[in-house]
Amino acid sequence: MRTIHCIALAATLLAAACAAPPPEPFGPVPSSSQLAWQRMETNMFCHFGPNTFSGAEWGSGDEAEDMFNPASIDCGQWVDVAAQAGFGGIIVTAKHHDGFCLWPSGQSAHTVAQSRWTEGKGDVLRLLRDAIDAHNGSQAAGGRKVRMGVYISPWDRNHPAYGTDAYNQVFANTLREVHSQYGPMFEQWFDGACGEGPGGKRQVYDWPLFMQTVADLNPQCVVFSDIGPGCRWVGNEEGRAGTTCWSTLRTDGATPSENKPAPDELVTGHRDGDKWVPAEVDVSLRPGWFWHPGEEPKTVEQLVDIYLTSVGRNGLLLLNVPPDTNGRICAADSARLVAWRAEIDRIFARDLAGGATARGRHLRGRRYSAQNALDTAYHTYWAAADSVASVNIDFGSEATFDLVVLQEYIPLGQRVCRVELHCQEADGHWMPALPDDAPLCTTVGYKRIVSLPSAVTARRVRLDFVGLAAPVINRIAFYNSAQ
Ligand code: FUL
Repeated sequence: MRTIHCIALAATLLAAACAAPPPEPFGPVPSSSQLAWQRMETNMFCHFGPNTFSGAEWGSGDEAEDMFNPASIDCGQWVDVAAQAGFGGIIVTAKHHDGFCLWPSGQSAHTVAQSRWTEGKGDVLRLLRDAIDAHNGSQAAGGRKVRMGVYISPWDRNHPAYGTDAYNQVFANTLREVHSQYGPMFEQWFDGACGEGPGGKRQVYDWPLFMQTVADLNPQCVVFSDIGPGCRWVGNEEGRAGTTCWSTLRTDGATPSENKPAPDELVTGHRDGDKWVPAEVDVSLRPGWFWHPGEEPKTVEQLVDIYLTSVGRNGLLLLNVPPDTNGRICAADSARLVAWRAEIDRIFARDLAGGATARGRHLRGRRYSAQNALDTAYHTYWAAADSVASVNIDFGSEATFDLVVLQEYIPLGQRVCRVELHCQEADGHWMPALPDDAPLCTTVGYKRIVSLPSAVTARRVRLDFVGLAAPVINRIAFYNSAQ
């Protein structure tokens, strides 16, 4: 009788554990579009326009339209390069600060339609949209798609209305044209730059109108600006998020052009931020944003470093790959990108914790056990029982690693504010893996990749987490970059 009672009790407890609800979210959390965006990890930026032909970085806006004349433009090639290099999306400069529109806009007299390129009948946005659709249509079910995004500069050095109230409606109409004719866009990029200087034109932007225009036409679009709302500038153009990097930000009283946090705040975000505004790390493959003859792309080593300091620090990498005067990505650049992606794939090919055992206190049963952090499924996670929590990992035999990858399950918020790593010695003692008891990291977020100063060998390791709330970890992995 007693045995039957025990079995019944065990069954009831098991059923309760299986049905245990997930932890409550903590603080701001990403929207479904922001989560999908973050999971793209790396996207390609294409700066292309009159500057490609003039050698300028900031065109004056007075350039003759005929200057824009790509000899053999091939947006299909841009998409092929993006797909081969593992980028999830392409963001093209539809209008840079010089005001030139890469599509025949009805809002401006400074567009492809006024140029001699294909006798004024050309349309770069159409070519790119069609190339992306063709690529995606040719993918087998489950194949990786490429998405389209657009940069449209609010600062306009050509438009006669710039600096007057009328410009706000012109700009909103411009957004309307692009988003209704060439969408859906996964991202809208609002550049924060304005080089007018003290004596220059001053435009008071109608940000609510611009944001509403995009949201009405394309509610899924993630809107970039210095302060979001979809994602934020990381505060530099060097490919570097902060070693501490929160996806949360305080934006009260700020607009994308006024009263915004300083660059050194954007690089780290705000631990107590009340909005989810993750960092986007924009950096160019070449010295300039636009293609210029004689410039060389960054080396594979530099690009791997940039990957580690962007994606590996809770940012999304937006790597600029500027098409040349032919309207193609030059061979040196595409070869460099493919070699970079091959190197990333090599480094992260074998997770040393793939067959390991993880033990840690968890919330409400096996559904939330630490073992979940070792699998590759995105939606399974270790929900720790307390805000101070440890996980012991046994590799089964000695493992040598120099890279540790951690991911928080961000649909439930960003929580972790400190992680330490210890290795077990032969005599059972736990030794800090880093000199001077330094923490492994001070934030995790969507993804944190920590590169150790030198390789570490151990059979058992322990990760100690401190969170603003109990950590929710969906990935712990270890790699050896030398293998
Ligand atoms: C900056 C611009 O001024 C550069 O020309 C470039 O477009 C870069 C991505 O953003 O603010």
